Amino acid sequence: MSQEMDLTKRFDTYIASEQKIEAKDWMPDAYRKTLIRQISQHAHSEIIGMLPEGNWITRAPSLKRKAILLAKVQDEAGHGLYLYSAAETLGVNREELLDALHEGKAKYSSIFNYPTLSWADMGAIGWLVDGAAIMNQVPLCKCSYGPYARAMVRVCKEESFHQRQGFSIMMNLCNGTPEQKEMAQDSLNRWWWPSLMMFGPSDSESKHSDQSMKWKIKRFSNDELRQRFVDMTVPQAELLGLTLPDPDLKWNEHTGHYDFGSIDWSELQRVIAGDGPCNRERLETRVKAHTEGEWVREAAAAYAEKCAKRNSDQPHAA
Ligand code: BYC
Repeated sequence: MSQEMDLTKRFDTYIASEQKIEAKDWMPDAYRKTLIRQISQHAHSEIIGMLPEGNWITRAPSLKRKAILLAKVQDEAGHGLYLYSAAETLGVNREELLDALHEGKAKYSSIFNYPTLSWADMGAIGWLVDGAAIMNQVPLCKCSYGPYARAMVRVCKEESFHQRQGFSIMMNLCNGTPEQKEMAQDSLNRWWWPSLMMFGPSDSESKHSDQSMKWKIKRFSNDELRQRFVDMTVPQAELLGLTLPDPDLKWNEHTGHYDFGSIDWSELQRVIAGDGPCNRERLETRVKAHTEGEWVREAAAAYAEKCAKRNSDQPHAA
């Protein structure tokens, strides 16, 4: 009993003094569970997040754009892998996490359940979705759990390149023909509100925020990050010459922030519950890719076994 109190005290001291909790340190069960939930949802989001953009790799308008998009989608696969590895340090295994995703039991970001209808959507995703991701993920580099915080450092560097490539696509379209500019505007109209929803429910409805902030997993609330994203994005839209699809958006002298219209929370709930425009399609594509990739996993495991055997057969130096 007193040993448990010592452990709790040590954990609390570490959190209070900004020291990282590492995989082998004692941690409360609920802290472990929260991290497994958040990190695995984050990993699933990266992997499912490859699908809407993957649809456009063969249709990119030039070789250069194709190479950039391909690199971005590969980065996302890499992010998924760092994050699954970070989750595994908490005592779960990757197969069980993937089973939960494939059976529709695990969540992933709502944003990836919307369709990508035009090339401009590659611009809007990079600009807005990766922009929102950076806003949410930079504070996670300071998360109290060491393996997650360290994984996020590299993820954020790559996200920043992703955001810039998206903005560059939008800039090209906005400086192009009237039809191209219209394509960019249409894309912004469709992605704006879902991007705001990425930050999660409002603070009054967010069931995990309080505890996650006490544990320093989250550093800012959902609404704080959403507001920062709006404040950052409005001038960028002005630079592009595009109009944000919100008649209530206006600068507020008092608060020093932009006021914006109300979010349709029922839409977020519907998408999270599995009934968004592309939920079924995304999951089917993901399950198919996993099934068809079975031989790759088997070959990799057989090769690893062969290497391990070769190493163990070799006489060791004294
Ligand atoms: N979509 O109490 P709350 C990327 C769930 S990857 C779906 O506020 P929390 C990218 C939430 O999980 C983007 N579900 O929760 C990739 C919870 O459900 P459970 C992903 C959502 O955890 C490729 C419930 O609603 N980023 O950017 O304190 C290409 C109540 O919410 C959503 C991350 O995963 C949503 N939008 O805060 C391009 C970052 N929002 O678990 C880009 C890490 C909420 O109780 N995650 N829910 O069943 C986080 O920062 C936090 O988990 C969240 C939610 C801010 C997302």
